[in-house]
Amino acid sequence: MNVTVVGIGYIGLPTACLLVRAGHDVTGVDIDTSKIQSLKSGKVPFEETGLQKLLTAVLKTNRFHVASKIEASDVYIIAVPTPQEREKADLTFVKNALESIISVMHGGELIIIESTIYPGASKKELLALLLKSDKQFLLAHCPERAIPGRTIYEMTHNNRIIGGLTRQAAVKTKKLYASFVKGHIDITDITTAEYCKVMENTYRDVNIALANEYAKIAEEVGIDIWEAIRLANKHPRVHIHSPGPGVGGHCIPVDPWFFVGISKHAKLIHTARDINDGMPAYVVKKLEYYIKKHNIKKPKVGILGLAYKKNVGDIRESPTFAVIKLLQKKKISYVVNDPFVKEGTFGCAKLDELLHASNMILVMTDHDVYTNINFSKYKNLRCIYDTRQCLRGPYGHIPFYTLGVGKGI
Ligand code: SAJ
Repeated sequence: MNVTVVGIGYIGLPTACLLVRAGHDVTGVDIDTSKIQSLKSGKVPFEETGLQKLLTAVLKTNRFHVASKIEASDVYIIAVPTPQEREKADLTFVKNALESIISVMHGGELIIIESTIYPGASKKELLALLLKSDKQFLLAHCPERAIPGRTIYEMTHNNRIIGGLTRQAAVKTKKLYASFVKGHIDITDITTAEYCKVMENTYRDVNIALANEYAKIAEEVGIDIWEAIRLANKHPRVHIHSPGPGVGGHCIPVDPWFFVGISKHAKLIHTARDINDGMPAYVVKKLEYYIKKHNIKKPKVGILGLAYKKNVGDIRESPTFAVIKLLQKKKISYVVNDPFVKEGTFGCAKLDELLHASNMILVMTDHDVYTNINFSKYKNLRCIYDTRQCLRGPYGHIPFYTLGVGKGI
């Protein structure tokens, strides 16, 4: 089949490559010319495990092309971002992509939306654009389900949900995806598919909020939340998530707002968002408490981790940025490191430099490389605060604290 993927970013590019590998002819379209240039020279413009190798192989087939303009094709997959400012869903990119597709369509083509959209969006907003054109079309939603760092594996092995505006659209989409997806593919209506996607990420956000709340209460009670969660999770029907310094990434802190935006009933969901968004402030408040407790006159916080999660260089919506903003506001100096982020970007320093330059350590991301640091040899360090329970302290006489452990503020 002839497929055009609109938006060749974190989701669009691996999808395009997997389609080529499955034998299709694919064109990747993007408005970002630097991305096009990079791909034309054979380079993946961002970090993703195994993607460079896949792209190199795919380019050799001569069945993958990149372009800045959409041209006629049998199938179109829209994988552009849907920015969300709290309750306000911004479908501008999706709508622009759809309008460009409509302008080159002959009629009867299949359009698949991979981008996350609010439940009801296809019928409420996208359908109107298509109907205005008088052209025949098939419309389906196949929300992506892949995690950065494991995108290729998950895109191949995860189960998928396909929602069709009509059954014909869903069946045709399933046939295309079955050419590279090894997981099970379920078919449903388009709005249910939209609802499922937003529900999945909201489920995670609410559960992380619950874990964060448990952690704060555990500090007041004076126990170790990590030990408590480990034990509670031995119950066959309990799966408590992990507390942390906040929720990052392009999906989990964003998607729950779609529900808040469309319904007054989304109360628990709204509260969960507030709890998770409040974690960076909670972390900074604890830091201030430790500064006072240990009488640190000129605090310099060595922040470990800029990425939003373990062992990846993805910094989108990372809670570390919120912590940095608060430290700046409070005029507390800091230095940051992340082994997965290019040195110098956002002021990222070398790890050794950071360890020598700071007198406090704040662990924001549980990258494996941090777990074995021998902090005891840095005599300048006055305390360590681990928000991920990834360190293996104690470290001699350096006071060592973990989020969710011991006495609260
Ligand atoms: N986090 C916690 N505690 C936990 C789990 C995660 O604090 O117990 C934090 C992480 O540190 C991170 C954030 O939450 O800051 C989100 O990370 P994540 O690994 O849970 O999720 P994402 O955003 O990388 O990917 C999610 C996935 N959704 C689900 O697991 C339901 C993925 O399958 C989706 O495809 C992706 O969102 C997406 O694109 O929608």
